[in-house]
Amino acid sequence: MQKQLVTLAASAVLSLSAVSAQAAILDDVKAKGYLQCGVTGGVPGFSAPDSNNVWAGLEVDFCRAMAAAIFNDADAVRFTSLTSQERFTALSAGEVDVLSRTTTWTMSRDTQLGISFVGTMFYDGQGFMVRVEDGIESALDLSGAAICIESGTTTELNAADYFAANGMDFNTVVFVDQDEVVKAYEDGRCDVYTTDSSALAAERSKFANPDDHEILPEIISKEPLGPVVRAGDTQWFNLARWTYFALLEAEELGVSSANVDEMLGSDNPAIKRLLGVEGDFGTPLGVTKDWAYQIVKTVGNYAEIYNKHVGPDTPIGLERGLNALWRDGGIQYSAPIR
Ligand SMILES: N[C@@H](CCC(=O)N[C@@H](CS)C(=O)NCC(=O)O)C(=O)O
Repeated sequence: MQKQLVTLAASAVLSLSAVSAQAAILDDVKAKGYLQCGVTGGVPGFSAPDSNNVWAGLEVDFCRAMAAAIFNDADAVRFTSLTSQERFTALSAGEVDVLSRTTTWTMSRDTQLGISFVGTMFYDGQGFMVRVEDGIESALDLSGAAICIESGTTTELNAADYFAANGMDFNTVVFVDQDEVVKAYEDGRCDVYTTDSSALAAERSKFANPDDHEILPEIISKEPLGPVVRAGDTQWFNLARWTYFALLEAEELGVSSANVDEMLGSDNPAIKRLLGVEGDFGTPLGVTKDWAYQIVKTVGNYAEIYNKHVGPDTPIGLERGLNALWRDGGIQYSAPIR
């Protein structure tokens, strides 16, 4: 009996220390002085080095927003470029603190890999790109066509489902690296390039003659793309999730990087709570009460980030669509800050 109790006590201590070891990501990040953020090898508008070789994009700005919340400094981020296949092991192994990389939230990833999806920064869907000269009008005309695909993605699985469901011959050319996929398509080794439709628009904007390529009308899947953290550290998960919500809430309340200082004097209780003028919603996250002020001041609200990187006035040219706020006909929606 006594022996059993000792064993029980020992295992309780072990599991407690496992919990506290897991629950330390924010402390580790604060101690090292920067956030390590996993991104793509380069998808314009999402995460790609800009003309000054500085990482930029919607997913990059999510990491910058977290850094603003933690350090009052959106530049306290280092980026690790990861292929689709590498990304989850890099996150699990602690090589990155957060993964913000065109990653689709699926059930098996969320429940079987020891990782947790934070939310959906960008609602996307899978599409197909073809050469205009080939005269293809529908994805249903693609039976037997050579299709370029990146491995380790939902892209592979969705395309297999779609071809099987429509009784079409499935003929893929698979690569680990996105640059190889795009090159193979450009060199004519494939007739079709398939991936998330936002990335198709991004890649097309880089081609010498974008008008020689068209994106077919069919969207064959749901691709909710969002940030991911290691499972088991609630504080870190909450910080990531509420960083995402703060971006949305700021847009909804009309608080932007341009007017955030003026908004500190607002009478609206929701704005007061968001900006830390009333109440303290930062301390429970492990940061200061002006955490969301810091995010909006230095990175902007969701609309600012969207429009800067992927919106209608960028070469990528994506309308808000599903990514509009709920009150504007989209499905982006923050839980209330209160
Ligand atoms: N969203 C899909 C596809 C992700 C993916 O790898 N997409 C490509 C195109 S958007 C990409 O990010 N490539 C960049 C790279 O490999 O560096 C998934 O989560 O599996």
